[in-house]
Parts: sequence; C-alpha cells; structure tokens
Amino acid sequence: MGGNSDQAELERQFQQRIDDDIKIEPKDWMPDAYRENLIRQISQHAHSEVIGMQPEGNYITRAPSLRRKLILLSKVQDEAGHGLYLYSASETLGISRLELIEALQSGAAKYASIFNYPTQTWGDVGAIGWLVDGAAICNQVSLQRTSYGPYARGMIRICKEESFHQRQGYEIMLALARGSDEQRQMAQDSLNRFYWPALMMFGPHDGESAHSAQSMRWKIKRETNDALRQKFIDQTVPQIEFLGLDHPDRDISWNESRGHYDHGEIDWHEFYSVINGNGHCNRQRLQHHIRAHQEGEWVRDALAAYQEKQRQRDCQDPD
Ligand code: BYC
Repeated sequence: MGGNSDQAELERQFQQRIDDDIKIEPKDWMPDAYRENLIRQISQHAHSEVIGMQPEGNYITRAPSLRRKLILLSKVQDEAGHGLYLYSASETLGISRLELIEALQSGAAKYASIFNYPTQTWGDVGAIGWLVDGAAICNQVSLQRTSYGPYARGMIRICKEESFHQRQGYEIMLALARGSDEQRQMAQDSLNRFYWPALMMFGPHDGESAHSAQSMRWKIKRETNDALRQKFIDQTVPQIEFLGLDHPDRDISWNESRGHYDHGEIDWHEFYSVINGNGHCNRQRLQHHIRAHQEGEWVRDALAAYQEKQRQRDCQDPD
C-alpha cells in the first residue's frame, strides 16, 4: 500500500517538473514507460540518421563536380555525427549500443520510412537535402524543447547542421531548375517522387498515432504529427513556386479562414507497407548496415583489447 502511494507521489512530482518545463536528466527518477518511450524514439531517430547516409552516400562517387562531391561528403559525415550524438543520448537511459544495433538489425526497431526509397538521379540528392532535411528540421526545431535534457541539447546542435543541409539541397534544385530542359525535368521528377514520402516522415495522422498523446503529456513531443506536417506543407509551397516547378499535389490550395494550405491525402497504404519492411530498399539498407557492422568488428575488438590492457595496468599500478 505504502509502496503504491510512494510510486504515485513520485509520478506526481515527475509530471509537475514536466509541467514546469524543468528538464529531466539521466540520474533523475522517471517512470519506466517514460524511459522506454524515450529509448524507442531517440534510438529510432539515431538509426534514421545512420541509415540515412546510404541513399546519399550512393552519389558521392557520382557527384557532378569536385565542389559538389566535397559538400556531399561532409553532409553525409554530419549525419554519422548526428547518429552518434543520439546513440549517446539513448545510452544515458541505461541501454547499450550493442542492444540498440541489434534491435535495428533484427527489424525490432524502425528508422525513418523515407530512407527506403532509392536515389535514382542527382536531382534526388537535391530533393533529399531540400525536402527530407527540411522535414527533419521542422520536427527537430520543436524537439529542441523536448523534456529530456540530453536529447534537447543534442537537437540544438543537430538543427544548426540540418539547416545548412537543407540549403545545399535547395541550391542543387535551383541550379537544375534554372538549367537545361533535361535538368529542369530531372528536378521536377525528383520533387514528384520525394514530396509525398517527405510528408510521411511526420508519421500517421494524430488520431492514428499510438504514442502521440502520452508523448505530448510528457513533453517528449512538443507538437503533433499533423501540426508539424502542416507547417512543412505551408513553408514548401512558396519554395516550389520560386523554383518554377509544378506542385505534385493537385489539391493544394490556400484556405484563408484556416490560414493554411489545404492539401490532398497521403497514400497511407504505401506508408504502412514501407514501415513494415516492404519498401523498395528495406532489405538492401539493413543488409548493407549488417555488412558494414561486421567489417568493423576488428576495430571494436582492438578497442576492447586495449581497454582490457589499460585496466590490467591500472590494477597493477594503482598510483
Ligand atoms: N518512418 O505513434 P507514432 C534525418 C512509426 S532523419 C518510420 O506517431 P511517434 C536525416 C513509429 O515509430 C529524421 N516509422 O510514433 C538523416 C511507431 O512505431 P513503433 C528522423 C514511423 O514516435 C539523414 C508507429 O509508426 N527524425 O533527419 O509518436 C539524411 C506509430 O507512429 C514513421 C526523427 O526520428 C516514419 N516516418 O511519432 C537526411 C525525429 N512515422 O515505434 C535527414 C524523432 C511513424 O511503435 N522522432 N512511425 O514501432 C519523432 O519525432 C517521432 O518518433 C515521429 C513518430 C514523428 C517520427
């Protein structure tokens, strides 16, 4: 009885801290479900950054100039860094890197649906930077205010780098849109193929979202999936106009009374099919990750052997 009321009091105090906008830090008491939900979201976010290197990495050897190659290389390296910050933030919650990687490779943990679409042309690299990083920023700006301290602080740095990524993508699209007829067509095709999958990055409608209500109460999420998606739709319309391209959504229209654009419906069948493992590249992405991880085994072994040697030396010589 006493145990139950102690637990209820801890939960009340915890919610009070959240309501007062005080960050939760790794050593603070937290409900198990808060910890699990955070591990799920942060680690899936980390997996997305790491798997997200593959579609663009595919174009490093095929970038159209040395300048483009250098920029793309450094963008892809940034994504690896984002993955590392986020894995570290997950580890502060008491889970190991190995467990996280196993969950990704077994399919138990998800990563962003968008990275299961192939990059077919250089225009796709532009569309990913512009739309995919653009959608990611929309979400991540709000996550800078998330209730868990290490996640919020990681997001601040990530957002700075993502806004640079978004601009490099838009600049590629601008160059193509102002180029030859073929280049213009390439930009339009990439926009057509990546627009709808970018909208899917925000997740299911609020009414269908399993985690949103609780995550909003705990301020893990600060805005709902639909609210963020609408923000992204609104900001993208003038960007498409400036490029002089056709909007892929035939139903897009300004709604004066709502102060937002009305839009067409996402193909949810496609979304669920992709997140359940049946997109174009799901198998390829995971196989590639597993192969790269296996190839890196000697580095992990060498590190463990070195640490063991250091430990033995410290035991022999405590001073
Ligand atoms: N793809 O209850 P819901 C980047 C899953 S990468 C796959 O609404 P939640 C970048 C969801 O996980 C940016 N799965 O979930 C990198 C859940 O399944 P589980 C990645 C999705 O968590 C390289 C189920 O559907 N950003 O920046 O409340 C190059 C029900 O959904 C997706 C983040 O990860 C999806 N699109 O809301 C370029 C941001 N949507 O876990 C760029 C952090 C939903 O129960 N994450 N699902 O098996 C979030 O903000 C939230 O987790 C989401 C989903 C908005 C994504």
